[in-house]
Amino acid sequence: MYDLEFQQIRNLIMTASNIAIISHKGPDGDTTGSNLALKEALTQLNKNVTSFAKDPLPIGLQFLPGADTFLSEFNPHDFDLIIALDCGASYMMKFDFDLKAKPLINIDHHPSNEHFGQVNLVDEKAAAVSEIMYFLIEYLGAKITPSIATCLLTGLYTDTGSFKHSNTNSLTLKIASNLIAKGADFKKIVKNQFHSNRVNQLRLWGRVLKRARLNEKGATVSAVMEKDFEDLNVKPEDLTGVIDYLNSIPDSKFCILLAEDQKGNIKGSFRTQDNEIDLSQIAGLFGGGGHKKAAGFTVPGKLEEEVVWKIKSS
Ligand SMILES: [Mn+2]
Repeated sequence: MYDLEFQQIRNLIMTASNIAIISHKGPDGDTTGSNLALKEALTQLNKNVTSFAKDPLPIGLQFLPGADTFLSEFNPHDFDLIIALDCGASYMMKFDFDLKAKPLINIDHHPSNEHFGQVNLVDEKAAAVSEIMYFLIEYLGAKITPSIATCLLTGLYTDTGSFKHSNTNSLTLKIASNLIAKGADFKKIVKNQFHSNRVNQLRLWGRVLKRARLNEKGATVSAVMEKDFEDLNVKPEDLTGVIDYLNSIPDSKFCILLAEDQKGNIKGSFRTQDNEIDLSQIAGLFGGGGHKKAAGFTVPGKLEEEVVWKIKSS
């Protein structure tokens, strides 16, 4: 598997001493879990490794071993190798630097990946980057410890929507099983993903669900305004998970959740259950990207509610 890329990656890693691993903006379980797992593995190989994420980790990921070691200020000149994980495009790293400054390895599974690295290992069939990472860590000859196993299983678990999404296959479940056998703390992962909601987060979800409409094009649409975040003292990352409910309506072709942020942008997230729809293309129309069944974009602007009045004759 990935023989050529793995060889190139190993060569770059073996000749480097200071290595930076970068997760994407708005970090999720996959970009975070694969980052911390690789960091521990490379530390076993006597490398100096630093994990970077521009944005803070959501509460549900703060239990991960090493979660408190992420740095948010990055200078490429402090390193001789940079590894980007789960970033479909270089802007997803949210660190502005010359991509040619140092050797850059790009490991990802988004079909829209822009191949911005010197070595690009992009496998759109992989359920998560954590799946690729499982094989890479073994290839590098590092040991999958219980903490590495917990990090990788978190990536698999979250990117498959708790093994519910269509990217879940026999390989994914086999790797998950191996990770549990190697000591991954599955109970802790589930507890942190599903039993760590605050009451105001549920109220935010309530607003999203209340505003959901199935439009004439067969899309389920809902929206969140900046004011919602202020009223409830919650953050955009508190929306994580609610979109799965919008995506649960059988007659809906796909769903969209539009959310204003505090910087004057609108973030759109798409999900579908339909095999015929490619959401990465739809998101591409707005300058975004992603997977066939899960994609998103960010555009500057504000949301405006449109009220439609109809005459009902009596
Ligand atoms: Mn991912």
